[in-house]
Amino acid sequence: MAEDTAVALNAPENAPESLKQWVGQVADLTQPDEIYWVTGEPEEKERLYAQMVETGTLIPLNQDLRPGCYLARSAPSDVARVEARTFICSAKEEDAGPTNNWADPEQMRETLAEKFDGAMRGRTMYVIPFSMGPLGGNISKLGIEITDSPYVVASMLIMTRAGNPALELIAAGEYWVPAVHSVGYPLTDAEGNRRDEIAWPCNDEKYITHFPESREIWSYGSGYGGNALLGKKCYALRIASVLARDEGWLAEHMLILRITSPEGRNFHLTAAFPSATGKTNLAMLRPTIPGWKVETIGDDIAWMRPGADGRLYAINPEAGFFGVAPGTSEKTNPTALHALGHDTIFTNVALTDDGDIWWEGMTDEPPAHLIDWRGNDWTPESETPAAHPNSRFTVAAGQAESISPVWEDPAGVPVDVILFGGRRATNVPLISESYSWEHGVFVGATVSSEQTAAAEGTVGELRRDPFAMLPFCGYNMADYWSHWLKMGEELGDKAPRIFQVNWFRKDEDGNFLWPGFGDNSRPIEWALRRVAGQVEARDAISGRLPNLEDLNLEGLELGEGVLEQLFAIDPQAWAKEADLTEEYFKMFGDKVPEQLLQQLSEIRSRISQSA
Ligand code: OXD
Ligand code: MN
Repeated sequence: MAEDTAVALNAPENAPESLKQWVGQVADLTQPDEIYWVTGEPEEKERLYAQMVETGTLIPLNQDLRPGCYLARSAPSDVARVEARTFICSAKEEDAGPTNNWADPEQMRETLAEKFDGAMRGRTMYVIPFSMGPLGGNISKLGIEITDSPYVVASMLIMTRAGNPALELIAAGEYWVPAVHSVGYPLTDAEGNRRDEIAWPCNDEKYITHFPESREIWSYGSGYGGNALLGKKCYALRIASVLARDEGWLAEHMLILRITSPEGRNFHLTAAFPSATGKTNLAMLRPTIPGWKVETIGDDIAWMRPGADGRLYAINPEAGFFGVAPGTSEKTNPTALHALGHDTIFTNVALTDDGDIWWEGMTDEPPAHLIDWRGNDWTPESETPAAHPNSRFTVAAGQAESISPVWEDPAGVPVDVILFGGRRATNVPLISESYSWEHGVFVGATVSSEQTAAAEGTVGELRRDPFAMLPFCGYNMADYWSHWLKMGEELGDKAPRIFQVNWFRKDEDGNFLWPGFGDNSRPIEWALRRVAGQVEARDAISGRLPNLEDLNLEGLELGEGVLEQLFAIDPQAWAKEADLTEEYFKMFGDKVPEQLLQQLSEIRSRISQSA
């Protein structure tokens, strides 16, 4: 028989009444066996990990080789963010806009009430108070995630500042966002029949839902990454973008770097890149130009707010990296690899015979034998990859040797440069500077990548990923552009300068023209020298281009004519590009800001002047 006695709340003494009430309501709905409030203390972590080793959720790695490291293997059906099951439940459909899945909030609440009814039976319900950003910082914000997954608790303890100090701020009356998560795999049914725990519980039906008006997150059915660690994409981007619009700041899918010139001047740069464009590598850039130092502040998300001096200040709201493992090697990203030497959770990578980890691209030669991400024997002859292509590492940001001493400054760092990057084989030059903030917003709004065979769609077609926010903007994308334009008006001449970069241009034979990686420091150096007023630029259709002799190419061998090809602008191709942009804007109807249409017409007049 089902028990109808309410479960003990176990709330800490300082938990405010409204929080206790909400936790009680969620417990009444989900009917867990017990409630546990996450403190963030070290012995709690030990207990949680030991319990997950017992259930098979975590496999301890060789503790001599990788102390404090564990491997998790997800269900094969639960390996990535599920964009098709991600919903913005705004009261009006037009407020979600054409790039989001909209769902009627009333109907979604009914569906969720059904799904969450008894969803935590037989399980512990964890209450995780957390801070996005340094505790108590004026750009930071708080949240509470309720979850029935200890893997999520362990991950949130790495990815956010979770536990008692966050609860203390909430107890003191700070604003917080509620987020509820269940894997949707109760261990007891309504009649009280139990089933066994499994290593990766989840549900075939998934709902990742956001209520922008009430600023709530409800996530059901997945235990993986951004579907389940609700501080990341759900809060720090989708809900935070709504808060930012209403409060006059920016919540962006951007990495943050501090770059110091040979003269000792510090610059701060944020950069938006769509997936599969080497964002983590850039976040841990090792410059090939002598004398320049690059430090990491964030690898994925930036929250930016105007400071008292009128400049834009950025913080990394996260405390860890949830990075894609495959392709990470001593050559491509030694900094990331070194960070993973201890206290890391690996998910869906391969296991070596000596209890270490491996993934495609880590070494030139794969080991002769592995256990693959599904737990099966694997040899180099196997036809499937050993690590899942979206396998991940979860590691504290402080473990990266490139981490900046200022990365936890609650005041943030003043942003000098914003970069937008796509993955373009043609047309888009290695670097170009926007003529104005409005032009920069136009560039961010229209950024695109050529479709690869890996994604759905026709190869060669442009996939737009405005501001790299396509799946992460919590409201109408065109309204978001208007918000960016408004921010530019407020920042005036203190606004960061906006540049577009493209590391992926190819020659006619399909070879990349630019070596990328550490050499990306070269065009970035040019951008910083522009900010410092040290170099001139020349006007072109796409924006202002470097005079080629101003690029620092010391120690780099480029083939004959390659530099010219990297900056070649073909007016006819740009005319076609402008037509595609006009088509694309139609999708947003009359919400497209006038200033962006004006930018399109300015591009067209630059095209006709140069034709
Ligand atoms: C991520 C993503 O995982 O952008 O950071 O998908
Ligand atoms: Mn991301």
